[in-house]
Amino acid sequence: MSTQNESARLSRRQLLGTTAKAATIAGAAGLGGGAILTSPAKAAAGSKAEVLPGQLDEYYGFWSGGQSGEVRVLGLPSMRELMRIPVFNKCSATGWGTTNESIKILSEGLTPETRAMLAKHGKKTFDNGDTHHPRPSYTNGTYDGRYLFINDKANTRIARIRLDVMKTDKVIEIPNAQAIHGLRNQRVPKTGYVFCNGEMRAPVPNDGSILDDPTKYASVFTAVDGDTMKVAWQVLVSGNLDNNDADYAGKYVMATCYNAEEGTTVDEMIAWEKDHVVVFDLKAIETAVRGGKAKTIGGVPVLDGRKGAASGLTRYIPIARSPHGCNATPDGKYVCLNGKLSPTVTIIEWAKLDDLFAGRCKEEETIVGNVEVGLGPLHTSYDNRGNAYTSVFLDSQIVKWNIADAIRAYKGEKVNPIRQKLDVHYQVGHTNASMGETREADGKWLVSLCKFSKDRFLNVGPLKPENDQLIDISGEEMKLVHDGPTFAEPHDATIVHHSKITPVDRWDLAKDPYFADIRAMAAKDKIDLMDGHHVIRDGTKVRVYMYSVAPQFSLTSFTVKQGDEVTVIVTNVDDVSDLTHGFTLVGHGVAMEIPPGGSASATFTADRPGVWNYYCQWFCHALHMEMQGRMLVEPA
Ligand code: CUK
Ligand code: CUA
Repeated sequence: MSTQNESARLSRRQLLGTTAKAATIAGAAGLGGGAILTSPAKAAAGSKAEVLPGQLDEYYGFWSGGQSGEVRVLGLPSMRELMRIPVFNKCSATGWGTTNESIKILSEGLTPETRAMLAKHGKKTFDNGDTHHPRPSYTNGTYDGRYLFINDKANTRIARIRLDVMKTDKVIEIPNAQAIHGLRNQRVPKTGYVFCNGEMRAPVPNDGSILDDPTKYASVFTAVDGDTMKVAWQVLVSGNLDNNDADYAGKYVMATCYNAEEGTTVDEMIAWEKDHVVVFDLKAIETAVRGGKAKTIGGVPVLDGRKGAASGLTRYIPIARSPHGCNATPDGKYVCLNGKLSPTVTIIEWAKLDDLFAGRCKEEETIVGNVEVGLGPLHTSYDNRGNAYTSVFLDSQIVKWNIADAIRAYKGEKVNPIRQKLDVHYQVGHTNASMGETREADGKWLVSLCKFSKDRFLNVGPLKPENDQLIDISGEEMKLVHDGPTFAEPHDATIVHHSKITPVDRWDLAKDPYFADIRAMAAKDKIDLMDGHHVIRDGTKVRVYMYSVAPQFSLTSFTVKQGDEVTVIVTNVDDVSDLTHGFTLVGHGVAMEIPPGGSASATFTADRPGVWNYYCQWFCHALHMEMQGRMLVEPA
């Protein structure tokens, strides 16, 4: 417990050392700064957050799983975990990363260079990922229930999850960039583009011809077409791209950048008082790409939007050093930049960017507010009543403030925009309000994703859970109503009203693109996937088809030769919702989910002579234990 206090204090001291202004604010914050400080309210019995057994939640919460590489689905307000969606990780339950279908999704979007490197080590994809920003697709400024996109900072990928089946259907590696961090979607007219911030700087192209010369590095901003999952274009940027957001007009995207100094050590990165946000003009970029102004690097069109390039594609607006979160307001008018090392949130008006690009105003004149919230502001979310909620890391608080008042105060009026400061536990990263990233922000719930839980839960050893807290924001005063321990590390969450998403109960094997390869294989082998069982030999390749119906596999034994490459295809013909089977082959690292109405396949080498049992690992029937069979491997 003391360790985190120490680290918070240390960072605070470091901050105090950096600017005199921060010191003043720190003093004010320590004394309450004249703001209303409230202690966390206890959830009253029968509170709105209570969802009784058998009752359904009102919202889906899409949680990133951080360095677990996955996405989690929670119900809100209960905060019950409903599902985990494997994305960049390997999943022992569903066979994600083991089945042929998932391996294809995980490998086909990698660059040829990455595929070649992995192949040398007998691998088809990476096993790890680092997810931060789960973002649903939009139509006309609100969620349309089609997709959820998520970044992988660890291996520079993004993935798309289909919300009808809640499974990943595309993964691509972004060429030229390194470490995709900020990710947000085009809101208008639709998604459209998925905007991906390549955070870390490196040479472009990164072929070894430039090494220890950081002045020649760039960070790379990428627009991916969310429908085709192909890179539409890239823009080289000065500084390190952090977070981003799109406007509600389809014209601009903005990204926070740290390290305007373009150094490589912490000291070098925070040497200057100011960093910048970079604004991308979508029309200008599209025109430049169409006009052949882009260079093809790594197979995609790349434009130079760095400071010195005077490209007309980007503009750099100086703001206090190391800004972090970038959050557009749901009324479509403003975007808030969260200071991190500065105790302030800066407000920029989207409409002023027209003037900026037309040369009618200076960079600084696009700023319409700068509100002091406390030490370490990271992210801001919104209700539908003109209020903003900023997570403040070092002070461990959610700070509610009024946007209109903040703009008035910036003009010199004597108003205090701060409405309330609520303690959270502890060191909050992202905060997110229900529907707060859409035109339909509803101001009901807010989550506070705390990086530390310290003393809030039973001790589970040196690695503690994080603490995702739920806050009722429907009234005048914020009320903390729930503590939710979570595993590494939900950076961010998006809260979507359940009416926006309509998942199906079973797959459509005959039509779903997810099974295209299985259908093609069966067609070639003249097999009806729904019927019978077949062992097809093709040289040393053997394809074993069977179906599952509780409590049995249609094939209870099959024989292969040692050294055969065996593909097992299992189809679930149980036409019952919630009746999932599985196929696990003992001693071969093969396990897969066989979903209702669907099929799955896995390929392995039968290298061990003898009897190898397989079984259904999903409890499906009173005779589930008996749902098994044998693979007989004849010695070579
Ligand atoms: S970042 Cu983690 S707390 Cu990756 Cu969205 Cu701010
Ligand atoms: Cu089928 Cu258990």
